[in-house]
Amino acid sequence: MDALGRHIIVEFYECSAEKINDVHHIEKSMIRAAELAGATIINSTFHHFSPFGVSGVIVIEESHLAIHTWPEYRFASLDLFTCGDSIDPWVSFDYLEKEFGAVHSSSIELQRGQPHLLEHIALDAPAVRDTASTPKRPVKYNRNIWFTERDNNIALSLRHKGDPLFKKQSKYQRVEIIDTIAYGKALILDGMVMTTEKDEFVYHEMIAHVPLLSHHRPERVLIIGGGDGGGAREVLKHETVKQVDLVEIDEMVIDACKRYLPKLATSLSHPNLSLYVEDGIEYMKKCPDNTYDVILIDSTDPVGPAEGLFTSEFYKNVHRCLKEEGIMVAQSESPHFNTNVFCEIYHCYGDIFGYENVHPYLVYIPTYPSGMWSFSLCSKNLFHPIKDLDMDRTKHFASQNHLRYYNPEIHTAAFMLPTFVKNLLYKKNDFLLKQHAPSQ
Ligand code: SPD
Repeated sequence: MDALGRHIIVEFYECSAEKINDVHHIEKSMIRAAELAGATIINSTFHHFSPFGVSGVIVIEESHLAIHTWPEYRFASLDLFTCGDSIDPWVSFDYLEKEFGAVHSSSIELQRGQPHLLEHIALDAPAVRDTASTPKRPVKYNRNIWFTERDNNIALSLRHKGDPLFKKQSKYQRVEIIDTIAYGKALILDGMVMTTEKDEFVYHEMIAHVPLLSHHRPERVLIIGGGDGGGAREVLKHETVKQVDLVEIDEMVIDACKRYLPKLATSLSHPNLSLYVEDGIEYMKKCPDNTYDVILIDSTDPVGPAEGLFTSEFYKNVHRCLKEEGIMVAQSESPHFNTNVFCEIYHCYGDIFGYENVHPYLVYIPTYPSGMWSFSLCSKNLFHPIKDLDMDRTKHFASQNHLRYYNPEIHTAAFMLPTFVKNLLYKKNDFLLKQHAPSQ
């Protein structure tokens, strides 16, 4: 034996960017590479960093295989470290080079623990007292695979079962459904969490019931986005609602949700709902004046296909298409995480609806960055979502429908903004700052 271990340090160049950004493919390949080398796998831990990059390690009884990838450079760097004469790390190297589509590579092999530099001491191995009770090797190694949504400074990670249930690139975005350990199945678009089985009720109850119970008799409702069907499910709980039009740009989102998130998406087949697979911006342009009682903007974040849903041109059309007593609610991002968008969109609403008609409110969603998320309610008339609320109707509705987040108290409380949020919004408008002063 020349050394206790063999350690190959590997650089793979000009890899397939797609393959080395695919946490599932990387984990599978690393597992297979370890098996082919003759290693015994103990554990695997992998993280995908949105939008690019994967880090991971396979712990083997004979040391480890580790990787970090930079898809934006088509580059992956690996450590293949094995101990024992029967394990050959070069077998792993050959296999992984092919699996990641590397065009060329460089590598060096280090001898770890060279015998002439070591002194062997006699250690008593603990006696095996009872062979029958010696734990058996687990049949399946432990997988520890993480999805991470991040920007340059903040990351949110969810552990999941590893194999994506759905993963495809649509014409507009990357559509994924993963099975998370803590929050159930999650819809991920372009690396951002849209909804999860376990906390979706917060978002969907609050986007729907706050405006619908604020309106005295909502009959015709439009939803822009919301292709998962969660918002529509809540809207359809209102007996006064005769017609819901839902406009989703991406058919793949609808199909994936129908298959994997049926508790949300069955609403899309409701007889009172008309589903339009088209661009919400175009839909609003051609929508006649005074059509809807309530319009919900259930968009993704303002990157990619949803960018146009954060413009004043779009909201002018929304305003025009609302009936005289109409109400709009839009998801308006996080005051902590997307502070600029949150502030800018507030002023966009203020210019169109009049500042006195814009009422931001907050909800708490554990799987969204920072956990604090906002909606903005805008009314066409001087209608107030708290002062004009019918508490008895609201209470009755919430209990009859067994709602889990929404109740009359939370309806009111959601509009109470922390001081830092008020300062973000109202500092440019003195009269609003006074009206919403912290002491009042
Ligand atoms: N960062 C998440 C913003 C998601 C807003 N829309 C979610 C769609 C749920 N119906």
